[in-house]
Amino acid sequence: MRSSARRPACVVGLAVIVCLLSAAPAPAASIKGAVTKPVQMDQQGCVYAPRVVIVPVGGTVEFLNSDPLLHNLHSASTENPTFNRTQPKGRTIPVIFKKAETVRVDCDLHTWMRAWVVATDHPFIAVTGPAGEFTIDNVPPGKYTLKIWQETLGTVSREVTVGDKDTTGVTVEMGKK
Ligand SMILES: [Cu+2]
Repeated sequence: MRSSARRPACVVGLAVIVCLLSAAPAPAASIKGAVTKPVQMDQQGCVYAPRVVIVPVGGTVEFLNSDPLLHNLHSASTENPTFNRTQPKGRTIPVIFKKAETVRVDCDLHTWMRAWVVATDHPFIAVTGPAGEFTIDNVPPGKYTLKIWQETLGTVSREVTVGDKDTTGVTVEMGKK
């Protein structure tokens, strides 16, 4: 077996959690025009890196393949067109996401390979860092619902009131159902 085809020991980490504030009130900051450069998702050692990316609606995800072997990109989408593309080594495949949706992407050749593209129509969203931390900037004062999603733990919600100064802190624990 090629070393690059070995099943990774850990495919789920803290860093795959996505947090977002639902739009109530409607976001003051539009993300239109915010699309500047493509978001990149690589395939390294038969793992998507990173496992979760956020892309503004209308933006492009460039799927890279740094592995010395063949992968394929197979999406499970409903709002956006489904894609199923063979990807030889070294080839970059750009995909535009025009609708807000969380899209699962699998490689049919390596069944453990899974990634998520979160296409968003508002800017109040983040992927947590290695310690589970996140920051969402420039949120107008108001009451919001904070949604935290993780692919195996599901979604939990918290009501959050954001003041007009300083940082509003919130700590959320997720456990197995
Ligand atoms: Cu693959």
